[in-house]
Parts: sequence; C-alpha cells; structure tokens
Amino acid sequence: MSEERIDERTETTCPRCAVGCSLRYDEGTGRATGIEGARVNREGRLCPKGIAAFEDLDEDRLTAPLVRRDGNLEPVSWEEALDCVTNGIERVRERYGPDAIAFLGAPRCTNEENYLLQKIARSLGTNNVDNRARSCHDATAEAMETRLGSGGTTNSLDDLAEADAFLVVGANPAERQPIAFDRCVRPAVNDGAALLHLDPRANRTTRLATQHLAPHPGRDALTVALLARAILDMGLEDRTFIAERTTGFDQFVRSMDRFDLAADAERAGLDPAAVREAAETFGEAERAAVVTGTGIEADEGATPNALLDLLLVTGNLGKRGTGMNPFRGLVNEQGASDMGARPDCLPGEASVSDVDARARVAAEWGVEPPAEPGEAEPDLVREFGSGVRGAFVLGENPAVNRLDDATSEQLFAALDFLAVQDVAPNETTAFADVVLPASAWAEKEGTVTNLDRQVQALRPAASPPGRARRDLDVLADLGARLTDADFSYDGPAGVFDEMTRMNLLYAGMEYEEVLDGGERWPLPEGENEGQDVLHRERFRTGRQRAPLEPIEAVASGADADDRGPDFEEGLVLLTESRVDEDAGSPAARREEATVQINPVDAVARDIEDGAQVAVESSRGVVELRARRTDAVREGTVFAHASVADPLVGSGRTQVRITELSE
Ligand SMILES: Nc1nc2c(c(=O)[nH]1)N[C@H]1C(S)=C(S)[C@@H](COP(=O)(O)OP(=O)(O)OC[C@H]3O[C@@H](n4cnc5c(=O)[nH]c(N)nc54)[C@H](O)[C@@H]3O)O[C@H]1N2
Ligand SMILES: Nc1nc2c(c(=O)[nH]1)N[C@H]1C(S)=C(S)[C@@H](COP(=O)(O)OP(=O)(O)OC[C@H]3O[C@@H](n4cnc5c(=O)[nH]c(N)nc54)[C@H](O)[C@@H]3O)O[C@H]1N2
Ligand code: SF4
Ligand SMILES: [Mo]
Repeated sequence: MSEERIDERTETTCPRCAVGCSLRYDEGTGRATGIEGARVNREGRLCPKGIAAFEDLDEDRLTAPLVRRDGNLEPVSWEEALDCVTNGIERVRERYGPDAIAFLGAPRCTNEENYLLQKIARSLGTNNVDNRARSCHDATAEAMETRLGSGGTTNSLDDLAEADAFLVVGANPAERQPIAFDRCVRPAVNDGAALLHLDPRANRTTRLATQHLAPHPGRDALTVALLARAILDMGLEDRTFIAERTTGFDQFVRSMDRFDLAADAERAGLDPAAVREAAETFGEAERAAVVTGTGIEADEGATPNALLDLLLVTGNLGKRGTGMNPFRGLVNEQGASDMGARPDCLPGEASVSDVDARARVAAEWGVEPPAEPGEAEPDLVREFGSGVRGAFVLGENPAVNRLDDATSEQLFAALDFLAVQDVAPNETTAFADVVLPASAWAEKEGTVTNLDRQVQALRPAASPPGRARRDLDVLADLGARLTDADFSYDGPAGVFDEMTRMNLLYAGMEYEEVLDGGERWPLPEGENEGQDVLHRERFRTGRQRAPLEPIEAVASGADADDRGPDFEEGLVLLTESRVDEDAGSPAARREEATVQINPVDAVARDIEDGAQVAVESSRGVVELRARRTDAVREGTVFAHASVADPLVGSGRTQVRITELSE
C-alpha cells in the first residue's frame, strides 16, 4: 500500500482503545499525530499504540470477495458473494429457524455498523447477536445495570480528575488506557489524591499508587467487603446519602457482622492493618472514585457488587470525582452495546422484553423484534454444529478464544454456513464459506462511543484497497437482500438518525454535532452538553434510591471461587487481555518469554531465577524462563497473553511449574 493515499487533513478517532483520542496522519513521520484541543487528548498527545494506528491499513489486507469452492477460497464478484451469504443464511433459517443463526460483532466497527448488524439479526427473527469484547466487562456492566440502571461509566474523565481518592481494582489503566489515566488520575495524584491499587500483581499503575493491596485472586469481593466493614467501624459512612439514596442499610450492616477484620484479611492474603489504612483513606476522602478493569470479572459479579456497596455507603455516586468507572477496552465496546449488539437489549440498554422499546423499534422497522433474549457469544460458539448452524461474523476473530483448541476447531468446522466480513484474513476466515473484504477504521465514516460515553467521529482519510468496500454499505446491501425491513439509507448520517429515534440514550443527538466535535450520552433535555455525572438526583433506574446488597451474597460469591483442591500445588495464572500486537522490541520480547513467580513459591519448587520451566495447565504446556519477583503475590504467577494463551481457558487458570533439566 502506498502511504500517499492517506489524507493528512482528515481528523479522526484512534481505533486502538476505548479512550478515543483524536488524531490525523502526518506525512512527515508516516505515523499518527494527536490533535491539540481535542475532546479527550486535549494536549494533542497520543500513546505509542495510537501513534502506530495507521499501520492497520498496511496489514495483509483482503482485497476481493472470496467464496469457498472445492475447499479453497476463490475471488468472485461482489454480486456472487452477497448472493452466497443470502442463500447460506436463508437455507439455515428455513431448515432450523432464525435462532440457529449467530451474528457476532463488532466492537471495532462504528455505531451505525453495529446498529445495522443487530437490525438484520432481529428483523430475521433472532436476538442471537453479541460481541465478545462485551465479556471483558460484562459482570461489571450487569451489576451496574441491575442496581443503577445503566452500565455506562458513572462519571467523565474530566470530573474524575477532582477525586481525592481512587480505588483501582483489577486494572492497569496507566498502561492500557494511558491517555485517560494521564488526563484524570495522574494529575489528581500529583496534586495529593490517594491511589489505592487492588491487584494480585504490581503493574505500571502501581508505580503511582499510594498503597498497593495484593489479595489472593478470588478474594476481591471479600476485601472490598472488609473495606466497607472497617469504614462502618470507624463511623466514616455517609449517613445523609444512605438515608436519601439507598435502601437496605440496616440489613447491610447486620450482614457485616459475619466478618472479622483480622481473620478475614488473612483469608484474603492481606495484612489487617493495611486493609484498615485503605478503608480510612477511602472513607475520609471527600470524593472517592472506583476504576475497574478485566481483573474483577471472574467472580460472577461479586466484586462489582461489593464495590457498588462501598460507593453507596460512602456517598460516592452522583457527584463529581466519584463513581463506578469501568475503563473499557476496544474502541467501540461501549457503542456496540449501546447499539444493541447484545442478546438481551435493543438499542439504548432497553431490555428485549421492554414493551415501549419494542414498540419504538417496530414503528421504525415495520418488524417486531423477538421478545426472548438471545444467547451470549461464548454459549453461541459452544453450540456451533448443534443449536447454531450458521454464523455471520463482523470484525471479530472468535476462532481465537478460551475454549479448548481442538474443540474450537471442531466447532467452527461443524457450522453449515459461515460468512466473515473483515479487513484481513484471520483464524476465523480460515473456516469461512464466504469472506467479505471490508474497510479499516481510517477508510470509513461513522461514529464510535468511548469509555466516558462520548460519541465521536471516524472520518475517511483513505479509500479501501482493491475491491474492499465500506462495512456500512455491505451491511445495508445484506439487510435489503435478507429482510423485509428498509435498509436504504443516506449513508451513516441516515442510520444515525434512525438509531437516535429509538435509542433513548442517544435521543436528541445530531450527526452533524458529533462530526463537529462530539456529544456525550445521555443528553439532558434542551441542552447540548451530555451529562458528565450520571445518577445525580435519581439513578437511571428512574428511582431515587439504589439497593445495598446484603453482604451474604457478596461473601458467598467470593467463597464460591475458593482456591480449589489442587491449590496447595497449583498457582493462579495472571495474564493480560492482549488483543493488539504491541510493538515488540527485543527487550519486550524477552519480557514476554518469561513467567514471573514470587520468590517464596520459587523456593518451594526449587526454581532458580532465570531457569527454563514448564508451565502446565489443564489446557496445555508452555516453556518459559522463570523470573523471581515480588511483583506477583504468593500463589500467583504472571505471563503475557502472547505466551499464556495456550494455557488459559474460561474462568481462573491454575498452573503447575517445574524446572526443566538442561
Ligand atoms: N497496550 C494495550 N492496551 C490495551 C489493550 C492491548 O491489547 N494492549 N487491550 C484493550 C482491551 S481489549 C482491554 S479489555 C483493556 C484491558 O484493560 P485492563 O483490564 O486494565 O488490563 P489488564 O492488563 O488485562 O489488567 C487486568 C489486571 O487485573 C489483574 N487481575 C487478574 N486477576 C485478578 C483478580 O482476581 N483480582 C484483581 N483484583 N485483579 C486481578 C491482573 O493482574 C492485571 O493487572 O485494555 C485495552 N488496552
Ligand atoms: N484466547 C484469547 N481470547 C481472548 C483474548 C485473548 O487475549 N486471548 N482477549 C479478549 C479480549 S480483552 C477481547 S477485547 C476480545 C477481542 O476479540 P476480537 O475483537 O475478536 O479481537 P481480534 O482478535 O483483534 O479481532 C478483531 C478482528 O476485527 C478485524 N477488524 C478490525 N477493524 C475492522 C473493521 O473496521 N471492519 C471489519 N469488518 N473488521 C475489522 C481485524 O482484522 C480482526 O480480524 O478477545 C477476548 N478473547
Ligand atoms: S490511549 Fe487509546 S485512544 Fe488514546 S492514543 Fe492510546 S490507544 Fe489511541
Ligand atoms: Mo478487551
């Protein structure tokens, strides 16, 4: 690809994470440069990943539609490829019904593209539409939706900068969402705010922490409950907030009786004095905010629910510098969910069974969406070849997953029909019957929604290569062929308009305003600025009060994930959610070939620093070099996702480590 075809003047949004920095191409360096005065990266900074974003366009691109013939994918005309997709999906639907088709995607695609994807699925009669980036923060979003009425970050990056204390749990924002971290957390901490980091491993975020608590994995909910207990013991709860904005306080207090700070802190692997100190910091802060990541997803919602309790008893919701703030991963992870690319909700976090929401959709589409929720992506994939016979995949690579490898291959091979729309060949296209070549981020127009609910523009700075087409155009063609609904749109603006008429979170937004700078959801009536802080007077449930959860539920969630019978010998594997290849310097590659182990565990297993070791889980074995370090707590080891992937299944992974003899 020649670099000349990228337009330097086009300002667009970084595709590499959910922070949503603004950038443009710079001919001088051949890389991206930030835009000063942008909504997110105001000073015009980008992180190294963002600077390299235009490299996506150079990848081994798909440039022609492909159809499988005699086992091989062969180039065909668009007409032929689209016919093939239509026939494949119709065949499955006629034979097995609409729920035998899965629509998977697309956290890297625009809001408009996601909207069309779910419109196709639902117009065909199925809610089996999901995106797998959602599972990175699913338990957290679900707890927030249930108790607060919305899974969106409660606060904005701007107002978070006013916090006096941050509690960062199971996340590494200093490295994973660096521009967001540098915009709100770092300056506040430099100004004297406390940063409590709750993570079994010290990572880059810990470097700025005023206190690091490293509980054993599976003991986060317990630890957070102990923080709440200590806060109550010290009388640091917010009585006014509790009286005005919560229910169930007395029951909550009673449920705290079962905890014994000294014994339970030990159970969590922590020093009781450290827990008390953290509780004091959090409880005494005028404004305290929680930031979460993928590390709290393993305990079926126990940890996010305990964190919501902690925020409620300390009055840290609905105000600037507070709240529950999951820092999301992929560029449009938030937007894909907002658009209804999820099995349980129509656009705008409205349940598929919500009568009013269904009526709004039916009025626009002329088609009733199905009222029963569909299935989540991991379940759909497990049913490939049985309950699910056909799949349409948009901008995802579900063949790389945390199922057993052999099973994954069997599952994908067992589909009657698979169509994939992607910009490059990947593990999933290898199983496809039809491959549709699509546009990369910098080749298309539309909107994406970042981690603090800002809707911003993607603008085309280049054209798709060869015969590749824009995702939106392909989806509109497919919708028209496959369904009775209207898919004739005046480009992304037309799709956006239709979406805002049924998505109450985006109601009142103008496409032109988004292109001009951005809009945040939800827009208060009659105003142009989206709400920075959610739940100010009322929660998004519509109620003034949110329930405190009796702590039994939280504690049993923590207990449910007990260390398991083989814990004495096994270690819990920590890894990171690596989806993009980060630029690999030789030093980084050396780092990636190591497994970090606590010196205590290393001594117990006779593992020398620097020794070659076999790391084994129930899924597989990898050989790595051991590095003794206090960065990981006892009972855990850490390896980069690039090497840990063969070991990791769903849930927590236990590994055994043995030194290999020379
Ligand atoms: N450079 C770069 N940035 C990225 C990405 C990338 O691939 N590269 N990917 C993006 C994506 S898709 C995502 S989802 C985000 C992920 O963003 P984060 O979730 O912030 O990133 P991780 O590095 O996965 O951090 C998870 C942390 O959870 C900890 N952890 C693991 N188990 C437990 C536990 O039981 N309890 C607690 N308290 N902590 C635990 C781990 O030790 C780790 O420090 O990053 C995004 N940003
Ligand atoms: N085994 C394993 N499983 C994991 C993870 C892991 O580290 N290991 N990480 C987990 C995490 S945190 C996440 S977020 C998910 C991520 O899972 P995915 O979203 O599936 O991420 P990728 O594997 O990067 O695949 C993205 C695909 O989208 C294509 N693509 C990018 N932009 C566009 C576009 O504009 N249009 C179209 N049509 N295609 C596009 C890319 O070419 C690529 O093939 O996976 C989760 N699952
Ligand atoms: S923080 Fe995220 S959005 Fe900003 S430049 Fe880095 S990768 Fe891009
Ligand atoms: Mo993710």
